[in-house]
Amino acid sequence: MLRKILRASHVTEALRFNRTDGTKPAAFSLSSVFNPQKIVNKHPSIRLLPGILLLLLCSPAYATMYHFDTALSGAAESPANASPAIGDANVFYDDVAQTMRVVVNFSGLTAGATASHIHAATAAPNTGTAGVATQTPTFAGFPTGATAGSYDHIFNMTVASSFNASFITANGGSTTSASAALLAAMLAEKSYLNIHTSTFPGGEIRGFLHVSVPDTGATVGLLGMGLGALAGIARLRKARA
Ligand SMILES: [Cu+2]
Repeated sequence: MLRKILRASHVTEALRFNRTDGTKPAAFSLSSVFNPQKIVNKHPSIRLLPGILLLLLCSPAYATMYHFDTALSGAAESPANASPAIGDANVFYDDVAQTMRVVVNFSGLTAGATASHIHAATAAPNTGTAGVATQTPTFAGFPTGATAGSYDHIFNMTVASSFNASFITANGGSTTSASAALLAAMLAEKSYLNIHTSTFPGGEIRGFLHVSVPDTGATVGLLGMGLGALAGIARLRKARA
């Protein structure tokens, strides 16, 4: 079920992501579901309903803020390790403002953190390793030296320093193309955030970024409201027929 929800979300997100020409995607037509004009004529009180429904059904496709999250662990590292450390990360990516907010909480590291970044893109989703995509040698202001801590920083993705220089070179040569490639990797579950320590130079804890489930739930909830209203209209039409 969870996987299905995630997939559904990816379709929505992908629709937006593929719109590279600056135009809005074609509006979803409700006429194939019911005839709004007939209902408007019969029921002035629900004149606004088709418009509201359209808004509810279409608004997720216009979202500009992508929310990803993950749990960090040694078990998720490659190769897996026995670190007792845990953590979580949330990434908020705005592809219009071109900002990426990174929020990380961690504790229990076996040595002070030496670096943290996002790596992308792996060859396959949720497995393997990839080079560093974001700022090197570590996220600006990350609490290096600490075995536990919190981090919250907003990156401007239009500046080269927000990326690993080699990631820009390998992905079109500009921050615009690099930003698009990073977001695509996140949506494809081919990016991971990790924290390195001296004990585990290759990474002590990590987690692959996924589209956040709570956000997906909100989208599904909106769709559910729209479908519920459609069912109500169908009942109304039947009763009046
Ligand atoms: Cu790393």
